[in-house]
Amino acid sequence: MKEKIKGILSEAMQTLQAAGDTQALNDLRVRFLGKKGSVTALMKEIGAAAPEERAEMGKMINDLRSKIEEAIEDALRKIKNSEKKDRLASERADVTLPGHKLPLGSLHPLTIVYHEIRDIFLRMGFDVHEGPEVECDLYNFEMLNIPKNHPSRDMQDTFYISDDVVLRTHTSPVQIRTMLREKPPIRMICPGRVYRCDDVDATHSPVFNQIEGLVVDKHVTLANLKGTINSFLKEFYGENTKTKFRPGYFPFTEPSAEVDATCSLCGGEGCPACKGAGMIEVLGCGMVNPVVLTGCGIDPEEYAGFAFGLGLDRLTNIKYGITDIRLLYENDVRFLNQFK
Ligand code: 2NL
Repeated sequence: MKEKIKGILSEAMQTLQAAGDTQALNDLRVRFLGKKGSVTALMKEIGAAAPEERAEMGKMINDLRSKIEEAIEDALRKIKNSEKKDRLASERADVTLPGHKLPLGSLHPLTIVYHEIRDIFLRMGFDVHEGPEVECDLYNFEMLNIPKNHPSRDMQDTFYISDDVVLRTHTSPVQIRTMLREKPPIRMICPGRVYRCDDVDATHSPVFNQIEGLVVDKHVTLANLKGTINSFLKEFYGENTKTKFRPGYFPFTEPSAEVDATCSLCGGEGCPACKGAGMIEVLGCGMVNPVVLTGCGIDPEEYAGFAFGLGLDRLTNIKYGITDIRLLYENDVRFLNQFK
């Protein structure tokens, strides 16, 4: 019996050495300690032994059982420890790796150029005023000296909400509202969306953006208008920018002028953007028509004013070499991402 026990113990220890994972250890437990295992079989032999030997045999077999059990537990602990080590090693995070970048938005090109223009006029002491996009005919046309039969009042050109309410066709009504509300001196710009009944193509959009400016004070002259416009264009396009004031016509200014500036794309050499001219039309302006001042309760004998208007879309397209206005309104991120 002693020999048998020794044999089983050494067999169990050898098998244990070879067992590399929990599955092999469970098999081993069944093989030696299970219902049909070799240690259990030994127990059954006790019944056949002489009564005085039974106690001793039982003790030896129990001893054997606990030795094997302990060895198995010990091996299990070792395997679990090394599995845990492997898992921790494989799950180890390298905190020095760079993080994932978050997708960032960017300013719309119209906003970028508006900010640039706005900041130039803020530095010159202008205020910024905004007003409604749905406007009275009175403020959009009548008080700007645009007569009832004027072509811009045509249903073909203007979006009518009702007989006397329109979508503003320029931001001038904001200036009318300011003159009605405030006494001179006035130095203001008014940016915003304006509307014209146009079909969409590369150069037309029924909604676009305008910035207008107005100065009203005592002793304001055409020289002040030219000086202000020249300063602005030199700041916006660069110190070497040349300008040309050509006679123009607007019902709300007298005299009126259209202003050309050195083409910023070719620096005056001539290119497709300026059609070879080296100069490009950038804004319209003039001395506020005394009729308009009077209508707003400002005495033209005491005060004078100048005003100007520019198309933000046009200036933005020239600045970035964009050849289709639709790109500014379609919000295609492949286009917008280029302005980061
Ligand atoms: C252009 C020309 C212009 C004005 C806008 C204005 C406003 C008032 C009184 C007098 Cl309240 N004038 N605005 C004056 C001259 C030209 O815009 O070509 N814009 C795109």
